[in-house]
Amino acid sequence: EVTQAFTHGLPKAELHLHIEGTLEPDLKLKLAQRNHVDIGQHTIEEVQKAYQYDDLASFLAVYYPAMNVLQHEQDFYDLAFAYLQRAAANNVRHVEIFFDPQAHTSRGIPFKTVIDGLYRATVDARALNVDAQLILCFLRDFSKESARQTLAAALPYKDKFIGIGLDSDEHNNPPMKFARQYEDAAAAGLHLTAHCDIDQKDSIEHIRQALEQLDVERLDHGTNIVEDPDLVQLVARKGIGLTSCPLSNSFVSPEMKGKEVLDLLAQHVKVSINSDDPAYFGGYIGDNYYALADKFNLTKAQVVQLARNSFETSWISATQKALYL
Ligand code: ES4
Ligand code: ZN
Repeated sequence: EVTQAFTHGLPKAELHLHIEGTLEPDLKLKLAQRNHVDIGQHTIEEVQKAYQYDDLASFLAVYYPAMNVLQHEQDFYDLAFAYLQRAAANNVRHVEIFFDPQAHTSRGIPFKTVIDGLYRATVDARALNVDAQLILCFLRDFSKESARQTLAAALPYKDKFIGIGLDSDEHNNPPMKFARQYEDAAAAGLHLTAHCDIDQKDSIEHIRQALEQLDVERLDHGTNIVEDPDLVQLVARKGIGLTSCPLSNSFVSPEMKGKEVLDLLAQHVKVSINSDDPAYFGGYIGDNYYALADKFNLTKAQVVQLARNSFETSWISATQKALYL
């Protein structure tokens, strides 16, 4: 009885969305042409044929090179505004958007170009009735020194983003590697989250580090926590949000972590549903809610609770939150 119309129409917050992962094949081709960047593909079909991955490494190998088409402030604006229109169509009222500055500064694009374009799109999104904020993610497979330089370049713009996160290849890149940056970001008044991807080799240890050493307010994915009842109790008690992404998970785990999400819901953990990299994983946020609801026969009440959790664990003010809950 949970329909697509219901999952798409439900007011929701999106808390786990990589803006670079919203680059659709048509915009990718348009920007390649506009900026004279050869991506080796010339039709939407050719671009889609290159989308072959079955693990994180093979995905990231398709994902990062494609970003070459993003060169100018207007390109970052166009990318973000196209996503925000999709978000509005999915009745996303509030979104906290990840961006990866090092994926751009490492190829010579100034930090300012990236954040100015993205930020301008978030301002224009107010006309779509979408409240949009930015979260700076460090690439965890880059050095600590690179993270330090990135935060230093970003702090002069700290009125344009609300928090920091950690993404890219988790293997051998534990949260602790970035303890100093998290401490400095917290001191600057920024919110804190970090990816703890599903089924990583050191999953529980990474979750423990993120919670106890980095003092994060959310865990991105993080659903492996069900293996450790003490940690589940801790996140339930502290109201830590877990941002699950069913369609993204489906590439590496056919059950999309649905059992874990239901288990966490039953234990009153504030788990939410999100789209991660929707242009690459087959759907925007309404599709992610629907995929999970359909496969695991969720009730409307469970779907509504997931949407409530998204607002509750968002980084909007208490007064603004009260309007949604
Ligand atoms: C990502 Cl699926 C995934 N995992 C880690 N880092 C990422 N950045 C964008 N998508
Ligand atoms: Zn992610």
